[in-house]
Amino acid sequence: MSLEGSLDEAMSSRHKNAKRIQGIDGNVWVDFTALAADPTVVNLGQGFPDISPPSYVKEGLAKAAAVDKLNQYTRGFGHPLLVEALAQVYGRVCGQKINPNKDILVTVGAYGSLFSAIQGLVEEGDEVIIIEPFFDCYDPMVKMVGGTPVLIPLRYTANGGNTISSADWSLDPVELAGKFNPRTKAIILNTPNNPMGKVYTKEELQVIADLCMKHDVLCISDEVYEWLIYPGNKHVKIATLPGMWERTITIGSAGKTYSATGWKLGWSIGPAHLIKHLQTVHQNSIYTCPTPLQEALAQALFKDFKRMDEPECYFSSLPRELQAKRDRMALLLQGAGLKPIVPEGGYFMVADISKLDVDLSAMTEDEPYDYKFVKWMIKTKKLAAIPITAFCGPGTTKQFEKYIRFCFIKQEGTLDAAEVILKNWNK
Ligand code: IK2
Repeated sequence: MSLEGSLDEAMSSRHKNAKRIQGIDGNVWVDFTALAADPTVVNLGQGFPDISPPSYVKEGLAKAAAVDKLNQYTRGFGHPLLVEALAQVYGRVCGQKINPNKDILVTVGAYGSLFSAIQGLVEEGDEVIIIEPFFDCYDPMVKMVGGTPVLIPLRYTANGGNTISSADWSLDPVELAGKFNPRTKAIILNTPNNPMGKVYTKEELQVIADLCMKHDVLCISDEVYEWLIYPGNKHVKIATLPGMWERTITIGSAGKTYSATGWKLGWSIGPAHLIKHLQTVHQNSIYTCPTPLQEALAQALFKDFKRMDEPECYFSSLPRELQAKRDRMALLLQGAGLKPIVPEGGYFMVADISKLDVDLSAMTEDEPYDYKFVKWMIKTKKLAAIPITAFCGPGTTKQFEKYIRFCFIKQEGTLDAAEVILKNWNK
């Protein structure tokens, strides 16, 4: 081999990816955000609102940015005013004292909290139980630390009917118990769930909690949609069940709380002995989050904390506003022959597309049916959604590939445009 040839070979091995990111290069948001970027497409895909965040939230940011000091670095684990506000809100919600400096970490979105928790707590060779369908990053984050995701699907437990609720999907307690073993380090829970909209009942959470305590397993509880609960349902924090505070990291998101996903601020709350490991990851990767955003978020949280029992509080006014959009979305989908799963919480609606019988034989890519269907829908109907198998492992593709997810936290004008498409679906 020539000198140049051997140099090329040496270079290419140097330029190869690290093993820890092998096989996780695909990403549903990267792919489908690009497809939905065409301005003629009505985008009910990725989960971001096109309604305005509350005006006091936006004004708070402008005010914060006008103060010189607030344009500089702040405390690494969370701006002092923000951790104080979070301690007050969650102290009340959890019914216990929360130490703002030791029990809280402020991160870049809920993503940052998930990353810090998994990096800080999961060891190579550990197993982590993940409930399908799951927010897509759980699986690659576990793989990146050398852990093994152990997947268990929600199962449909009711029999047909025209309106299906997310409550009709649940875990089989015996199947769940079978996933726990001495290698199990943690379970990742997501309530209200993205994409199904399931809000776990206290009884369902107790089954998970009992198994965590029996097997000494941690719980990473992703609760970014915690305030978005529809009538008849109640959000219960698993950390509030007896014996669970000590072993639970609860994750929240400013983007989801205040309809401002671009703010990318999140938080982890839990006992100091666990949070300190997340803080270690954070201080050596991100170090600190943007100060003006944290200041503005703190001011907004204080405002809503003071009026938590009043209907004007954004934590309860937003789900009221969304309930009408949810019900409208369900009727629209039903009218076009899709079968909606009405969510108990969150701002997504999953729909069964099996009855539509769309001929996708021209789409020759080796992809699950839902991927092909959504690509076809974006191209021919100009309507974007997200395929559900993006939230599943390969073992459950067949169970979930006839479902797609719509996001309904949209202005009436956007929903009107979706209505026109859905009403003309069969023309
Ligand atoms: N956890 C869950 C369950 C989420 O849904 C999200 C945000 N998802 O939004 C994209 C989509 O599903 O369309 C996150 C965590 C991340 O939240 P953040 O934006 O605060 O990092």
